[in-house]
Amino acid sequence: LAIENGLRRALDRNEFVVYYQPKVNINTGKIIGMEALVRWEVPERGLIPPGDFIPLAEDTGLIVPIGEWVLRTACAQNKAWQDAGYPPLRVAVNLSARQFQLQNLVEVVSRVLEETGLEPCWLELEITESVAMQNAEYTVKMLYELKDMGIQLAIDDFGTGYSSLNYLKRFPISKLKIDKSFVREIGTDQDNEAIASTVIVLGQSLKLGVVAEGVETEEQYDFLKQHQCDEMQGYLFGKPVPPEKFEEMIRRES
Ligand code: G
Ligand code: G
Ligand code: MN
Ligand code: NA
Repeated sequence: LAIENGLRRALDRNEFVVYYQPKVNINTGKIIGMEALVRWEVPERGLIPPGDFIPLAEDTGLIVPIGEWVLRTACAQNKAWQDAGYPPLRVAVNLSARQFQLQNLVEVVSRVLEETGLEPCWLELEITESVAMQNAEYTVKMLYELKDMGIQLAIDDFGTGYSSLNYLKRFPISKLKIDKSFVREIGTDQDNEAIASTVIVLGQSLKLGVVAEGVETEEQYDFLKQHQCDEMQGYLFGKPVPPEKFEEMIRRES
């Protein structure tokens, strides 16, 4: 309960921070975008990782205002970096189940884009495979509405839920993100290697880009490059970092 009350007040008290983790083109090694990942900094307690409060935020519905704040902050930050003259990057924001089910999601997203001035093509929304497949007819409809705004869409944690390939093919998405549980075992587990390479082939045949998350070793990177994965994200290239640190990374590159 203490954590729930704290969570309720955290937005007003400005305790959330958005960290950014680079996404890299596997062939060029260049940063092409970043994932926005929220952090909660409680005074006198320190950083609470999202795994410890996102589920509670989801249960209480607080994820809706928190998620909208993350979306607005990430879009505003991305626009500020573009205005500062850095090469344009695409920012990816996670949508929770509750957010995805919101009746006014399209209005919320278009209002945020309007208010921040970010062009829709520089925003990507990630929804997990399990959320996408939960009510797949609704997902098809909602994803079309978002796509029609000019936003990019990605399926997150791919391979961990139950996918109907029939639906997957009908979703107007541009990317699949291979879950890190498969990537982690590249080099040690042949079954997970097979899953990773099969997801890449699946993505290619559906004309989707494939992103590998959780890339930590050169061996995993080489494997993914050999199998023509498009993008990667992981500690090998960079951990999620606060905005000042991320800006240093893009400054060094440009
Ligand atoms: O950021 P990691 O660094 O620990 O994130 C842990 C989990 O929390 C991930 O599954 C991630 O998708 C989720 N997460 C992080 N930030 C957000 C957010 O802004 N919104 C939602 N819905 N989930 C998030
Ligand atoms: O939204 P999603 O579940 O994809 O969130 C990404 C999660 O993966 C975040 O918790 C992020 O901190 C974590 N992450 C990103 N790169 C790595 C990595 O290389 N190794 C591990 N173990 N976790 C990572
Ligand atoms: Mn994600
Ligand atoms: Na994921």
